Amino acid sequence: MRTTVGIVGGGPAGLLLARLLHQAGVDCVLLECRDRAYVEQRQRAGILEQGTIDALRACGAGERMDREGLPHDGVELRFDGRGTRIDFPGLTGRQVMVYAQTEVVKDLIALHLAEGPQLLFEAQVTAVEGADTDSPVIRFTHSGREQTLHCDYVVGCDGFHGVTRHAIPDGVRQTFERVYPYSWLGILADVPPSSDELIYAHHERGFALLSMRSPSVSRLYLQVPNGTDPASWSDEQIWGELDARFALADGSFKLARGPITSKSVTPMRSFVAEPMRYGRVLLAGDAAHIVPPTGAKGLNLAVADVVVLARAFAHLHTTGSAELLDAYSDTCLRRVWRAEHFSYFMTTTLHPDPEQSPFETRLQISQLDRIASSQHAAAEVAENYTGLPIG
Ligand code: RFL
Ligand code: PHB
Repeated sequence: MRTTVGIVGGGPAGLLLARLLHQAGVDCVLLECRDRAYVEQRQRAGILEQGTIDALRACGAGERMDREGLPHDGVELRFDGRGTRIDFPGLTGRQVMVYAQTEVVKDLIALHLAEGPQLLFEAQVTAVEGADTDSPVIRFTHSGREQTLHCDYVVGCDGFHGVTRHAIPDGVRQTFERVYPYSWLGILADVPPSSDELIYAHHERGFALLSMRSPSVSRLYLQVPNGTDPASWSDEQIWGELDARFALADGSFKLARGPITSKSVTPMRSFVAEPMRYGRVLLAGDAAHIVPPTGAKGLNLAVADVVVLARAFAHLHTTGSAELLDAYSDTCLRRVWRAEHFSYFMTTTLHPDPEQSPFETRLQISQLDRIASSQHAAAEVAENYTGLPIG
Protein backbone atom coordinates (compact mmCIF):
# COMPACT_ATOMS: atom_id res chain seq x y z
CA MET A 1 0.00 0.00 0.00
CA ARG A 2 1.13 3.54 -0.72
CA THR A 3 -0.25 7.01 0.06
CA THR A 4 0.85 10.62 0.39
CA VAL A 5 -0.11 11.12 4.05
CA GLY A 6 -0.52 8.13 6.36
CA ILE A 7 -2.57 9.03 9.45
CA VAL A 8 -2.29 6.95 12.61
CA GLY A 9 -5.37 7.19 14.86
CA GLY A 10 -9.02 7.94 14.23
CA GLY A 11 -9.90 10.22 17.14
CA PRO A 12 -11.00 13.79 16.42
CA ALA A 13 -7.50 14.85 15.26
CA GLY A 14 -7.03 12.03 12.73
CA LEU A 15 -10.60 12.12 11.43
CA LEU A 16 -10.64 15.88 10.89
CA LEU A 17 -7.18 15.86 9.30
CA ALA A 18 -8.26 13.14 6.85
CA ARG A 19 -11.38 15.14 5.98
CA LEU A 20 -9.40 18.34 5.37
CA LEU A 21 -6.74 16.58 3.28
CA HIS A 22 -9.38 14.80 1.21
CA GLN A 23 -11.07 18.14 0.49
CA ALA A 24 -7.73 19.67 -0.49
CA GLY A 25 -7.07 16.83 -2.94
CA VAL A 26 -4.24 15.33 -0.87
CA ASP A 27 -4.27 11.52 -0.90
CA CYS A 28 -4.34 9.94 2.57
CA VAL A 29 -5.18 6.74 4.47
CA LEU A 30 -6.29 6.59 8.11
CA LEU A 31 -5.54 3.60 10.36
CA GLU A 32 -7.48 3.20 13.64
CA CYS A 33 -6.86 0.29 16.01
CA ARG A 34 -10.36 0.19 17.57
CA ASP A 35 -13.68 -0.64 15.93
CA ARG A 36 -16.17 2.01 14.86
CA ALA A 37 -18.59 1.48 17.76
CA TYR A 38 -15.81 1.88 20.35
CA VAL A 39 -14.50 5.11 18.84
CA GLU A 40 -18.04 6.54 18.59
CA GLN A 41 -18.94 5.76 22.21
CA ARG A 42 -15.77 6.89 24.01
CA GLN A 43 -16.98 9.56 26.48
CA ARG A 44 -14.73 12.58 26.57
CA ALA A 45 -14.89 16.29 25.80
CA GLY A 46 -18.00 18.41 25.69
CA ILE A 47 -17.01 21.99 24.87
CA LEU A 48 -16.15 23.33 21.42
CA GLU A 49 -14.40 26.68 21.06
CA GLN A 50 -15.30 29.18 18.37
CA GLY A 51 -12.33 28.13 16.19
CA THR A 52 -13.38 24.46 16.43
CA ILE A 53 -16.99 25.32 15.56
CA ASP A 54 -15.76 27.32 12.55
CA ALA A 55 -13.46 24.51 11.38
CA LEU A 56 -16.22 21.87 11.58
CA ARG A 57 -18.66 24.11 9.69
CA ALA A 58 -16.08 24.94 7.01
CA CYS A 59 -15.41 21.27 6.23
CA GLY A 60 -19.09 20.36 6.00
CA ALA A 61 -19.28 18.60 9.39
CA GLY A 62 -21.28 21.28 11.19
CA GLU A 63 -24.84 20.54 10.16
CA ARG A 64 -25.95 18.38 13.11
CA MET A 65 -23.78 20.41 15.51
CA ASP A 66 -25.71 23.55 14.50
CA ARG A 67 -29.02 21.73 14.94
CA GLU A 68 -28.35 19.87 18.19
CA GLY A 69 -25.43 21.66 19.85
CA LEU A 70 -26.11 24.08 22.68
CA PRO A 71 -24.45 27.50 22.21
CA HIS A 72 -23.25 28.88 25.58
CA ASP A 73 -22.58 32.51 26.40
CA GLY A 74 -20.87 32.00 29.73
CA VAL A 75 -19.80 29.81 32.63
CA GLU A 76 -20.14 30.23 36.37
CA LEU A 77 -17.22 30.04 38.78
CA ARG A 78 -18.52 29.07 42.22
CA PHE A 79 -16.43 29.48 45.39
CA ASP A 80 -16.86 30.51 48.99
CA GLY A 81 -20.61 29.80 48.75
CA ARG A 82 -21.20 32.31 45.94
CA GLY A 83 -21.12 32.34 42.15
CA THR A 84 -19.75 34.70 39.53
CA ARG A 85 -20.64 34.54 35.84
CA ILE A 86 -18.07 35.00 33.07
CA ASP A 87 -19.90 36.64 30.17
CA PHE A 88 -18.14 35.43 26.99
CA PRO A 89 -19.76 37.61 24.29
CA GLY A 90 -19.60 40.69 26.55
CA LEU A 91 -15.90 40.18 27.27
CA THR A 92 -14.67 38.67 23.98
CA GLY A 93 -17.46 38.70 21.37
CA ARG A 94 -17.19 34.90 21.21
CA GLN A 95 -19.24 31.88 22.32
CA VAL A 96 -18.63 28.20 22.94
CA MET A 97 -20.82 25.22 22.02
CA VAL A 98 -21.78 22.20 24.10
CA TYR A 99 -21.57 19.34 21.60
CA ALA A 100 -19.99 16.08 22.70
CA GLN A 101 -16.79 14.67 21.21
CA THR A 102 -18.71 11.43 20.57
CA GLU A 103 -21.01 13.37 18.23
CA VAL A 104 -18.15 15.17 16.42
CA VAL A 105 -16.54 11.76 15.84
CA LYS A 106 -19.81 10.22 14.58
CA ASP A 107 -20.35 13.11 12.14
CA LEU A 108 -16.81 12.87 10.75
CA ILE A 109 -16.94 9.07 10.38
CA ALA A 110 -20.27 9.30 8.51
CA LEU A 111 -18.72 11.80 6.08
CA HIS A 112 -15.67 9.56 5.54
CA LEU A 113 -17.75 6.49 4.82
CA ALA A 114 -19.88 8.45 2.34
CA GLU A 115 -17.14 10.42 0.58
CA GLY A 116 -13.72 8.93 1.48
CA PRO A 117 -10.82 8.88 2.08
CA GLN A 118 -9.92 5.33 3.06
CA LEU A 119 -10.50 4.66 6.74
CA LEU A 120 -9.48 1.31 8.22
CA PHE A 121 -10.84 0.28 11.62
CA GLU A 122 -9.20 -2.47 13.68
CA ALA A 123 -5.87 -1.62 12.05
CA GLN A 124 -3.30 -1.76 14.85
CA VAL A 125 -0.16 0.22 14.05
CA THR A 126 2.89 -1.47 15.54
CA ALA A 127 5.64 0.86 14.34
CA VAL A 128 6.45 3.97 12.32
CA GLU A 129 9.87 3.78 10.71
CA GLY A 130 12.10 5.94 8.51
CA ALA A 131 11.17 9.38 9.86
CA ASP A 132 14.48 10.72 8.53
CA THR A 133 14.04 9.22 5.04
CA ASP A 134 11.93 10.42 2.07
CA SER A 135 9.58 7.49 2.41
CA PRO A 136 8.56 6.65 5.98
CA VAL A 137 6.53 3.47 6.53
CA ILE A 138 3.73 2.47 8.86
CA ARG A 139 3.64 -1.17 9.95
CA PHE A 140 0.24 -2.41 11.01
CA THR A 141 -1.88 -5.51 11.53
CA HIS A 142 -5.30 -5.76 9.91
CA SER A 143 -7.55 -8.84 9.59
CA GLY A 144 -4.77 -10.91 11.12
CA ARG A 145 -2.24 -9.87 8.44
CA GLU A 146 0.86 -7.77 8.88
CA GLN A 147 0.93 -4.96 6.34
CA THR A 148 3.05 -1.96 5.40
CA LEU A 149 1.84 1.46 4.29
CA HIS A 150 4.47 3.47 2.42
CA CYS A 151 3.97 7.23 2.78
CA ASP A 152 5.46 10.58 1.85
CA TYR A 153 4.56 11.78 5.35
CA VAL A 154 3.19 10.14 8.50
CA VAL A 155 1.02 12.02 10.98
CA GLY A 156 0.64 10.57 14.47
CA CYS A 157 -2.87 11.35 15.72
CA ASP A 158 -2.74 8.30 17.99
CA GLY A 159 -3.24 9.99 21.34
CA PHE A 160 -1.10 9.97 24.46
CA HIS A 161 -0.57 6.18 24.45
CA GLY A 162 0.15 5.96 20.72
CA VAL A 163 3.27 4.65 19.00
CA THR A 164 4.12 7.44 16.53
CA ARG A 165 5.74 9.75 19.08
CA HIS A 166 8.40 7.05 19.57
CA ALA A 167 9.49 7.43 15.94
CA ILE A 168 11.15 10.67 17.06
CA PRO A 169 14.56 9.66 18.49
CA ASP A 170 15.02 10.08 22.25
CA GLY A 171 17.92 12.44 21.68
CA VAL A 172 15.71 14.81 19.66
CA ARG A 173 12.44 14.60 21.60
CA GLN A 174 12.07 16.70 24.73
CA THR A 175 9.14 16.11 27.04
CA PHE A 176 7.67 18.33 29.73
CA GLU A 177 5.25 16.89 32.23
CA ARG A 178 3.21 17.55 35.34
CA VAL A 179 1.02 14.98 37.06
CA TYR A 180 -1.60 16.22 39.53
CA PRO A 181 -2.38 14.61 42.89
CA TYR A 182 -6.07 14.13 42.07
CA SER A 183 -8.41 12.69 39.41
CA TRP A 184 -11.95 13.32 38.16
CA LEU A 185 -14.83 10.95 38.78
CA GLY A 186 -17.17 11.66 35.84
CA ILE A 187 -20.80 10.61 35.61
CA LEU A 188 -23.56 10.78 33.01
CA ALA A 189 -27.06 11.06 34.44
CA ASP A 190 -30.48 11.04 32.81
CA VAL A 191 -31.63 14.30 34.34
CA PRO A 192 -31.95 17.80 32.87
CA PRO A 193 -28.94 19.97 33.82
CA SER A 194 -29.63 21.97 37.01
CA SER A 195 -28.09 25.07 35.46
CA ASP A 196 -28.30 26.47 31.92
CA GLU A 197 -24.54 27.07 31.94
CA LEU A 198 -21.52 25.11 33.19
CA ILE A 199 -20.55 25.55 36.85
CA TYR A 200 -16.90 25.17 37.92
CA ALA A 201 -16.94 24.89 41.73
CA HIS A 202 -14.04 25.36 44.14
CA HIS A 203 -14.78 23.81 47.52
CA GLU A 204 -12.63 22.74 50.47
CA ARG A 205 -13.99 19.18 50.00
CA GLY A 206 -12.73 19.28 46.39
CA PHE A 207 -13.55 20.62 42.92
CA ALA A 208 -16.84 19.84 41.16
CA LEU A 209 -18.07 20.57 37.63
CA LEU A 210 -21.59 20.65 36.27
CA SER A 211 -21.77 20.14 32.51
CA MET A 212 -24.25 18.57 30.13
CA ARG A 213 -24.69 16.56 26.97
CA SER A 214 -28.24 17.61 26.02
CA PRO A 215 -31.33 19.23 27.60
CA SER A 216 -32.06 15.85 29.22
CA VAL A 217 -28.58 14.50 30.07
CA SER A 218 -26.21 15.93 32.70
CA ARG A 219 -22.45 15.37 32.83
CA LEU A 220 -20.94 15.94 36.28
CA TYR A 221 -17.46 15.59 37.70
CA LEU A 222 -16.00 15.33 41.22
CA GLN A 223 -12.36 15.69 42.27
CA VAL A 224 -11.31 12.36 43.85
CA PRO A 225 -7.97 10.91 45.02
CA ASN A 226 -5.76 9.26 42.38
CA GLY A 227 -6.38 5.55 42.06
CA THR A 228 -10.08 5.83 43.01
CA ASP A 229 -12.23 2.92 41.78
CA PRO A 230 -15.42 4.44 40.30
CA ALA A 231 -17.40 1.44 41.60
CA SER A 232 -16.40 2.41 45.17
CA TRP A 233 -18.70 5.46 44.96
CA SER A 234 -22.41 4.67 45.37
CA ASP A 235 -24.91 6.82 43.48
CA GLU A 236 -26.15 8.22 46.79
CA GLN A 237 -22.61 9.21 47.83
CA ILE A 238 -21.98 10.93 44.49
CA TRP A 239 -25.14 13.04 44.68
CA GLY A 240 -24.48 13.90 48.32
CA GLU A 241 -20.94 15.05 47.52
CA LEU A 242 -22.10 17.07 44.51
CA ASP A 243 -24.75 18.76 46.72
CA ALA A 244 -22.10 19.72 49.27
CA ARG A 245 -19.64 21.12 46.70
CA PHE A 246 -22.18 23.13 44.66
CA ALA A 247 -24.02 24.55 47.72
CA LEU A 248 -24.59 28.32 47.79
CA ALA A 249 -24.46 30.15 51.13
CA ASP A 250 -28.09 31.27 50.81
CA GLY A 251 -29.21 27.68 50.17
CA SER A 252 -30.78 28.62 46.84
CA PHE A 253 -29.09 25.98 44.64
CA LYS A 254 -30.80 22.62 44.24
CA LEU A 255 -29.17 19.86 42.18
CA ALA A 256 -31.72 17.63 40.46
CA ARG A 257 -30.93 13.89 40.63
CA GLY A 258 -31.57 11.15 38.08
CA PRO A 259 -30.38 7.66 37.12
CA ILE A 260 -26.58 7.51 36.72
CA THR A 261 -25.79 5.70 33.45
CA SER A 262 -21.97 5.79 33.51
CA LYS A 263 -19.13 6.33 35.99
CA SER A 264 -15.43 6.65 35.17
CA VAL A 265 -12.23 8.07 36.64
CA THR A 266 -9.75 10.20 34.68
CA PRO A 267 -6.30 11.12 35.98
CA MET A 268 -5.04 14.67 35.36
CA ARG A 269 -1.86 15.34 33.44
CA SER A 270 -0.05 18.14 31.63
CA PHE A 271 2.39 16.96 28.96
CA VAL A 272 4.15 18.43 25.92
CA ALA A 273 6.51 16.68 23.48
CA GLU A 274 8.77 18.93 21.41
CA PRO A 275 9.28 19.24 18.51
CA MET A 276 5.98 18.22 16.90
CA ARG A 277 7.81 17.25 13.73
CA TYR A 278 10.90 15.18 12.99
CA GLY A 279 11.78 14.62 9.34
CA ARG A 280 8.67 13.28 7.65
CA VAL A 281 6.83 12.35 10.84
CA LEU A 282 4.50 14.87 12.47
CA LEU A 283 2.43 14.72 15.65
CA ALA A 284 -0.98 16.27 16.29
CA GLY A 285 -3.44 16.37 19.21
CA ASP A 286 -2.99 14.24 22.34
CA ALA A 287 -0.06 12.41 20.68
CA ALA A 288 1.94 15.62 21.18
CA HIS A 289 0.33 17.25 24.22
CA ILE A 290 -2.09 16.60 27.07
CA VAL A 291 -3.88 19.11 29.27
CA PRO A 292 -5.93 18.48 32.40
CA PRO A 293 -9.61 18.84 31.39
CA THR A 294 -10.39 21.86 33.63
CA GLY A 295 -9.84 24.34 30.80
CA ALA A 296 -11.80 22.27 28.21
CA LYS A 297 -8.85 22.57 25.82
CA GLY A 298 -7.77 19.06 24.72
CA LEU A 299 -10.12 18.48 21.80
CA ASN A 300 -9.86 22.10 20.73
CA LEU A 301 -6.07 21.97 20.63
CA ALA A 302 -6.23 18.79 18.56
CA VAL A 303 -8.50 20.55 16.06
CA ALA A 304 -6.24 23.62 15.92
CA ASP A 305 -3.17 21.44 15.21
CA VAL A 306 -4.79 19.66 12.27
CA VAL A 307 -6.22 22.87 10.79
CA VAL A 308 -2.67 24.28 10.69
CA LEU A 309 -1.29 20.99 9.37
CA ALA A 310 -3.90 20.55 6.63
CA ARG A 311 -3.20 24.09 5.46
CA ALA A 312 0.52 23.25 5.29
CA PHE A 313 -0.07 20.05 3.28
CA ALA A 314 -2.46 21.89 0.92
CA HIS A 315 0.21 24.58 0.41
CA LEU A 316 2.80 21.91 -0.39
CA HIS A 317 0.36 20.20 -2.76
CA THR A 318 -0.53 23.34 -4.73
CA THR A 319 2.77 25.28 -4.69
CA GLY A 320 5.42 22.65 -3.98
CA SER A 321 6.65 24.76 -1.07
CA ALA A 322 7.29 23.09 2.32
CA GLU A 323 7.49 26.47 4.04
CA LEU A 324 4.30 26.05 6.13
CA LEU A 325 5.14 22.45 6.94
CA ASP A 326 8.55 23.57 8.19
CA ALA A 327 6.85 26.12 10.44
CA TYR A 328 4.23 23.61 11.74
CA SER A 329 5.86 22.70 15.05
CA ASP A 330 6.68 26.29 16.05
CA THR A 331 3.28 27.61 14.94
CA CYS A 332 1.43 25.02 17.02
CA LEU A 333 3.68 24.99 20.08
CA ARG A 334 3.14 28.68 20.73
CA ARG A 335 -0.61 28.10 21.04
CA VAL A 336 -0.11 24.77 22.83
CA TRP A 337 1.93 26.38 25.61
CA ARG A 338 -0.71 29.09 26.10
CA ALA A 339 -3.39 26.39 26.48
CA GLU A 340 -1.07 24.43 28.78
CA HIS A 341 -0.74 27.46 31.00
CA PHE A 342 -4.46 28.21 31.03
CA SER A 343 -5.34 24.58 31.82
CA TYR A 344 -2.75 24.51 34.61
CA PHE A 345 -4.06 27.81 35.97
CA MET A 346 -7.71 26.65 35.96
CA THR A 347 -6.74 23.31 37.50
CA THR A 348 -4.53 24.64 40.29
CA THR A 349 -6.90 27.54 41.09
CA LEU A 350 -10.02 25.37 41.34
CA HIS A 351 -8.71 22.14 42.95
CA PRO A 352 -7.54 22.07 46.55
CA ASP A 353 -4.37 19.95 46.57
CA PRO A 354 -4.76 17.40 49.42
CA GLU A 355 -1.38 18.59 50.76
CA GLN A 356 -2.02 22.31 50.52
CA SER A 357 -1.87 24.67 53.48
CA PRO A 358 -4.64 27.07 54.56
CA PHE A 359 -2.41 29.82 53.11
CA GLU A 360 -2.67 28.30 49.64
CA THR A 361 -6.44 27.88 49.98
CA ARG A 362 -6.70 31.61 50.78
CA LEU A 363 -4.65 32.38 47.65
CA GLN A 364 -7.06 30.34 45.50
CA ILE A 365 -10.09 32.16 46.94
CA SER A 366 -8.35 35.49 46.47
CA GLN A 367 -7.62 34.68 42.81
CA LEU A 368 -11.24 33.65 42.19
CA ASP A 369 -12.44 36.81 43.95
CA ARG A 370 -10.18 38.84 41.67
CA ILE A 371 -11.82 37.27 38.60
CA ALA A 372 -15.24 38.00 40.12
CA SER A 373 -14.44 41.65 40.74
CA SER A 374 -12.26 42.74 37.80
CA GLN A 375 -13.33 42.96 34.15
CA HIS A 376 -9.69 42.61 33.16
CA ALA A 377 -9.19 39.41 35.14
CA ALA A 378 -12.51 38.00 33.87
CA ALA A 379 -11.65 38.93 30.27
CA GLU A 380 -8.36 37.05 30.53
CA VAL A 381 -10.27 33.90 31.55
CA ALA A 382 -12.95 34.44 28.87
CA GLU A 383 -10.41 34.99 26.10
CA ASN A 384 -8.51 31.83 26.91
CA TYR A 385 -11.63 29.72 27.54
CA THR A 386 -13.35 30.66 24.28
CA GLY A 387 -10.07 30.02 22.46
CA LEU A 388 -7.29 32.01 20.86
CA PRO A 389 -7.26 32.39 17.07
CA ILE A 390 -5.83 29.40 15.19
CA GLY A 391 -2.34 29.83 13.72
P1 RFL B 1 -7.65 10.55 20.86
O1 RFL B 1 -9.08 10.96 20.96
O2 RFL B 1 -7.04 9.89 22.04
O3 RFL B 1 -7.56 9.58 19.60
C1 RFL B 1 -6.40 8.78 19.34
C2 RFL B 1 -6.84 7.63 18.49
O4 RFL B 1 -5.71 6.86 18.11
C3 RFL B 1 -6.04 5.50 18.22
N1 RFL B 1 -4.77 4.76 18.40
C4 RFL B 1 -4.24 3.95 17.45
N2 RFL B 1 -4.67 3.60 16.23
C5 RFL B 1 -3.91 2.73 15.51
N3 RFL B 1 -2.75 2.17 16.00
C6 RFL B 1 -2.29 2.50 17.23
N4 RFL B 1 -1.15 1.97 17.70
C7 RFL B 1 -3.05 3.44 18.01
N5 RFL B 1 -2.89 3.97 19.26
C8 RFL B 1 -3.94 4.77 19.46
C9 RFL B 1 -6.97 5.43 19.43
O5 RFL B 1 -7.79 4.27 19.46
C10 RFL B 1 -7.78 6.69 19.23
O6 RFL B 1 -8.95 6.47 18.47
O7 RFL B 1 -6.70 11.76 20.45
P2 RFL B 1 -6.97 13.07 19.57
O8 RFL B 1 -7.63 12.72 18.28
O9 RFL B 1 -5.70 13.83 19.60
O10 RFL B 1 -8.11 13.88 20.38
C11 RFL B 1 -7.83 14.44 21.64
C12 RFL B 1 -9.09 14.47 22.50
O11 RFL B 1 -9.69 13.18 22.50
C13 RFL B 1 -8.80 14.92 23.95
O12 RFL B 1 -7.85 15.94 23.97
C14 RFL B 1 -10.07 15.43 24.66
O13 RFL B 1 -11.01 14.41 24.84
C15 RFL B 1 -9.71 16.04 26.02
N6 RFL B 1 -10.89 16.45 26.79
C16 RFL B 1 -11.54 17.66 26.52
N7 RFL B 1 -11.13 18.45 25.49
C17 RFL B 1 -11.80 19.59 25.18
O14 RFL B 1 -11.40 20.30 24.24
N8 RFL B 1 -12.92 20.01 25.87
C18 RFL B 1 -13.40 19.28 26.92
O15 RFL B 1 -14.44 19.65 27.48
C19 RFL B 1 -12.68 18.08 27.30
N9 RFL B 1 -13.11 17.31 28.32
C20 RFL B 1 -11.36 15.66 27.82
C21 RFL B 1 -12.49 16.13 28.58
C22 RFL B 1 -10.79 14.43 28.11
C23 RFL B 1 -11.31 13.66 29.12
N10 RFL B 1 -10.70 12.40 29.31
C24 RFL B 1 -11.41 11.19 29.47
C25 RFL B 1 -9.28 12.25 29.07
C26 RFL B 1 -13.00 15.36 29.62
C27 RFL B 1 -12.39 14.15 29.92
C28 RFL B 1 -12.97 13.38 31.07
C1 PHB C 1 -17.55 17.99 29.67
O1 PHB C 1 -18.71 18.38 29.40
O2 PHB C 1 -17.23 16.80 29.59
C2 PHB C 1 -16.53 18.98 30.10
C3 PHB C 1 -16.85 20.33 30.10
C4 PHB C 1 -15.91 21.26 30.53
C5 PHB C 1 -14.67 20.81 30.94
C6 PHB C 1 -14.34 19.48 30.92
C7 PHB C 1 -15.29 18.54 30.50
O3 PHB C 1 -13.76 21.74 31.37
